Amino acid sequence: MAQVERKGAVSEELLREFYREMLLIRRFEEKVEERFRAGELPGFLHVAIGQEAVAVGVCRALQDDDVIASTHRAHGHTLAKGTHPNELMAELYGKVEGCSKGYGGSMHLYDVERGNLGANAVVGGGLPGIVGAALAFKFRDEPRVAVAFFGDGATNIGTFHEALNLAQLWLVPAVFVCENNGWAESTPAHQQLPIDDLSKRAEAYGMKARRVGGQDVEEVFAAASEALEHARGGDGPVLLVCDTFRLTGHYVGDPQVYRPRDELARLRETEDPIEKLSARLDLTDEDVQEIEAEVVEIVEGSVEFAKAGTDPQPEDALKNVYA
Ligand SMILES: Cc1ncc(C[n+]2csc(CCOP(=O)(O)OP(=O)(O)O)c2C)c(N)n1
Ligand SMILES: [Mg+2]
Repeated sequence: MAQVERKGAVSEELLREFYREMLLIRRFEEKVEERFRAGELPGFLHVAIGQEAVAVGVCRALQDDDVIASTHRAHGHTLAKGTHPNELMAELYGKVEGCSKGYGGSMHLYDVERGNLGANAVVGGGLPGIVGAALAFKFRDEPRVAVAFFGDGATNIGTFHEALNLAQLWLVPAVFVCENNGWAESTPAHQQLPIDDLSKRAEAYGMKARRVGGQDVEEVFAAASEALEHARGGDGPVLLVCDTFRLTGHYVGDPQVYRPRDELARLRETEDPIEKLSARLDLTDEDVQEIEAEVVEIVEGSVEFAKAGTDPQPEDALKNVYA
């Protein structure tokens, strides 16, 4: 395939891979939503439909031994960091074959082997651990970077400020990725954030910051690559604010009475990162159908895998308890 060079070093071939991965995350989350509504999945569920370009743009810029910590909206990050859809789906079904051995569910997805230090139900919970991981990389002189994902609402939490403060003081190789979707549950940005430009949060700590359009995977990838290079090179941490859209409710089943009725439909028309990438790539109908069929097969396969999985037994309850 001819490689058309676009902005920066992102080839058309790589962009197609991004497209496939974003579509896989979308179809996976749609399926999860469907199975949850059918009563098959235990627990509570947040999907990140609309935010796929941030997960893929950042995770594709990582090296294999870099690590991440995620949030309550973690499926996309987990898939993009390399967890197999089967293992993720099995986890959501509470099966032993799941990435957290069925103990965690949607908000506690771990895959340490693949550098995923875990999702966090506690808003802002991932950031301190990421500073610790980055400090370890620095002490061991390893060229690795630790990356925390978190939302705009999390920038109001104490751990965000403690983490940025120490990370900059110790000049650790960390990148803080804010998924700025303008909501914290049902509270809009103007009611929960004292400033418009969240990248300015970094100024208080003397930290480098960038703000990018989070619906453009190429832009996210370029900015993340630069931030990772900065951190890996020993120049200290970076705050990367990605402006994005939650094209869904806060949780599955959220009636969204706090949102203007036509807003979602309008945003889905104008702000879908997958549609934007599809338009840029000039994909033919055939291309789209082929990729679609491929990802749907993977997603359907993951449901079959999960349903055939093993239920944990009561005597397993205290296994894997470390403290
Ligand atoms: C410490 C803490 N406070 C409150 C909550 C309840 N809560 C869950 S998600 C959420 C909103 C978080 O907003 P944001 O960080 O912007 O993430 P988003 O849901 O938009 O992805 C809140 C307040 C929590 N889980 N943890
Ligand atoms: Mg938010």
